[in-house]
Amino acid sequence: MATFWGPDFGELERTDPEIASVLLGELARLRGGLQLIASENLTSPAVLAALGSTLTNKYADGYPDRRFYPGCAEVDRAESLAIERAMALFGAGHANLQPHSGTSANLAAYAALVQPGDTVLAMDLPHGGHFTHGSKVNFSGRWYGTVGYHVREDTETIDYDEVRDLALAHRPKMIICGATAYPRLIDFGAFRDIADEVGAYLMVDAAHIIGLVAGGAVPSPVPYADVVCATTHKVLRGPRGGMILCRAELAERIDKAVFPFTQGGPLMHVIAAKAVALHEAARPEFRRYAHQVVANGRALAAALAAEGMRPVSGGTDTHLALLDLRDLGVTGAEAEQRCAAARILLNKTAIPYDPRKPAFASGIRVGTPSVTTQGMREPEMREIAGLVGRAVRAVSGAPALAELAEEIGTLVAKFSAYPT
Ligand code: DSN
Repeated sequence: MATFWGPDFGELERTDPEIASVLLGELARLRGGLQLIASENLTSPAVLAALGSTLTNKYADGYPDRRFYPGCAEVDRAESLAIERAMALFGAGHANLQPHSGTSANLAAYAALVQPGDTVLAMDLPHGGHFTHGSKVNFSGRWYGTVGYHVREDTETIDYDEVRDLALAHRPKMIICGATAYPRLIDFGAFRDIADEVGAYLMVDAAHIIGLVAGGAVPSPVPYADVVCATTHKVLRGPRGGMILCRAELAERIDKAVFPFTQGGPLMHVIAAKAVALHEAARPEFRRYAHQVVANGRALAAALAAEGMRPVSGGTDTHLALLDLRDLGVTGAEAEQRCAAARILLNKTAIPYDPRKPAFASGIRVGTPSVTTQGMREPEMREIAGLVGRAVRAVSGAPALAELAEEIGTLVAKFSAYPT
């Protein structure tokens, strides 16, 4: 093995036992529970090695071969590989791997494509959108004139007629599609047609689905969008961070919008880890993984339906499902709390046209990226649905939930996250 000055846990335990105990506690938490938060995953040891490397030391403002600091030859190689791998994997004309997060990527896309005050049409937050899609508490709603579109009340799927009507009425400069809580495929071609009809840019926020796109498990937005923003840490299973893909003609505008407009020095250790994840995502095993994530998503949604939780829109085509708990008389907040006490991590979510305030919400969101990484398949999804059902209904509280936590410990022991 090559000499690598990498993570030395013994050194951390000696110098900072408090933080060392946090790392051990978090590992135990990951190993001991069911991670059903749809936006989380379990990175590979190779990704973690790149993250815990000396590349964190380097200032490298700029881009490969165009830096504001000397000594960047090695980090240039990392970033060039990341760019090349992203372009090849997604068939994109250009890629920028510097955004620190999905929000940073979206901020740069706004900066590249529209001016403050311009109108942007995006999915309303309570219907599955994201804060950066026009929420008044976010830069997007403060600086841009955002208009929200919705899902239909009967089908709970995007109302493309409404999207077109709003586009014709408001003539947005940019249309955003993509969501954080929408279980169905999005018709990117329909959005492209609407954008073309009103002369708008089309930005796809593919943060949730980009890993499924990489694995060929859902259609790619790249051929349709001017700009695709994404995160690298969800189904894609890379380090926490952002990424932008775009048409070649927009490369310079996107790069300038990331640095120097919205960010300073890039996180070179994270970019190297993104390159590792993209390399992993190009392998046949990752294709199998992505397809299993969707198969597990479908199996989990169907089994939760049998537990009395209504899947919003009737099911899922992706890694996530939204469940309406109103028939059980339980709020999303109560379900989240009870499940967490049983070591099942999922999050409350507003369902479309939710009568409850977001702090309580009527639904939960579940996702299969982590449990699929652990090797679980459809039979385990059915078992998990039974456990979630019991946790959600556990009005009696602590004793029942403690018993469930034991059972969950037994299940996850067979599919350990980070096995020793
Ligand atoms: N926080 C992410 C999620 O949970 O979907 C989106 O930003």
